Amino acid sequence: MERVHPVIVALDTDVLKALDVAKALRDEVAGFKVGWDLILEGGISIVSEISRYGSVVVDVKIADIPYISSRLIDKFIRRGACCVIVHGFLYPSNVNGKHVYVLAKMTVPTMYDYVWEKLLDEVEAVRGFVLPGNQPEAIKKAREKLGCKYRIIAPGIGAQGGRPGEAIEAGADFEIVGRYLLEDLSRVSHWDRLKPTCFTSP
Ligand code: OMP
Repeated sequence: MERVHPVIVALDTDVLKALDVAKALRDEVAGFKVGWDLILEGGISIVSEISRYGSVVVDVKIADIPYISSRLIDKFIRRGACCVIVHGFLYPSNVNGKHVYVLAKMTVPTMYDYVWEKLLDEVEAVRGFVLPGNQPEAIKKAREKLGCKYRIIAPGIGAQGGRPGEAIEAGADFEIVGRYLLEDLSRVSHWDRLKPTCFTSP
C-alpha cells in the first residue's frame, strides 16, 4: 500500500520557488497550502499549477457572509483545490461542506482561545479543523472530542515552536509546515516514520 505522508507544505514564497518546492516534494508530502502571499503574486491560476503536484489547501482565511463565502470557495475548488480555510468566528453563520476547514484556534494568542472548544462542539458538516500544532495539548483535546469524524490540520511547526511530529503524535492528521521546510527541503525526512491519525488525504 502506498505511504500516506502527514505533511502539507505552506508555500508562502515566490512563484518560482513555490513551483520548484512542489516539484521536488510531490512524492514526499500530502499536499501544499496556497495563501495570499503566493496568490497575490501568481494570481488564482497558481492554485491549478500547484494542484498538479498534490492536494491544494487554499488559505485565504475567508470571513464573510455565507453567500459570498460559498462563491469564493467554488472558485478555488474549480481551480483544483481540495479545500479552503474559513474563519471559525463566523459561527453560527459559517459555511459548511466537504471542502471547508474551519480555523478554530490559532498558533498565536487570539480570542479563539476563549471559544475554540465550543466551536469544536458545535460546528458540523465540515471537512475538518485547523488547530495549533505548537500546542499539542489542544490537538489532543480536540481529537478526543472529535474522534475520527473530522480532519485536523495543524500549523505552527518549526518556526513557531512546534516540534516536527508532535502534533501528529497528539492526534493531528497533517502538520502544515512553511519556513522550516522552505529553508531546507531535506528536513522532510523528519516525518519519515509518521502517518496521519485518521485520514489519508488532506
Ligand atoms: P510557518 O510558521 O512558516 O510554518 O507557516 C505557518 C503557516 O500556517 C502560514 O501559512 C500561516 O498563515 C498558517 N497558520 C498559522 O501559522 N497559524 C494559524 O493559527 C493558522 C494558520 C493557517 O490557517 O494555516
